[in-house]
Amino acid sequence: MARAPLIAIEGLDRTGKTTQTSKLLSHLTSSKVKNRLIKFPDRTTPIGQLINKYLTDKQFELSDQSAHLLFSANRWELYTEIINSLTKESTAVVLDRYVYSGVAYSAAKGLDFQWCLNPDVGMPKPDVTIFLKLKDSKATSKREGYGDERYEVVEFQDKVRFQFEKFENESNWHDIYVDGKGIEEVEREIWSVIEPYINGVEEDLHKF
Ligand code: 2DT
Repeated sequence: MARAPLIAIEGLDRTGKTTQTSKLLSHLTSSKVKNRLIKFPDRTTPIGQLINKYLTDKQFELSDQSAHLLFSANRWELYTEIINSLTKESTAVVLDRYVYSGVAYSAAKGLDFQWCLNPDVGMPKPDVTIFLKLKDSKATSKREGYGDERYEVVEFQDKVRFQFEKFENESNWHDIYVDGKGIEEVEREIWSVIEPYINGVEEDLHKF
């Protein structure tokens, strides 16, 4: 028996993740694959509201460790929903950011990499992960609205990218460069990676 796939879209800030995620959902729908989007942080939950305040209000201070644990707790708030979608509801779940962002952003602040991964141990591993990547991180800072939120600083983004790169040997991890490409070109590349998974994957869920 097969179950629906868990798909993660990861990347640095402003690499087009949200645009590409919605394109991917349309492709899944046109291919008659039931699907849903979960965006992390999910700012609508009780913990998500606190995270939203932390990200948007630079006066609102939390220790790096506390902020990290909140981001992880926010994923655990949705654990049961994710599992039920994949199994009982045969619904593909597309994640706009996930555990990899959790670890990369906190490790970039200087927290221990393994310590950062620990609170997510037990969360389901994506069957396939797309990492939207830039050769030139300065390109992202030219995008409209850049700098509004806490982490949107070029030097910090370089550190985050370095941490993300530690995951590149994960199974089913795919780097896609976005520099100099149009939305449609990136969309086609993403779909060619995802399409083989859409009719179901082996039932066992892998866990972090
Ligand atoms: P968005 O711009 O995608 O809303 O993300 N972040 C995200 C973390 O530091 N830890 C996490 O676990 C997650 C999921 C990345 C808002 C910011 O939150 C960061 C950017």
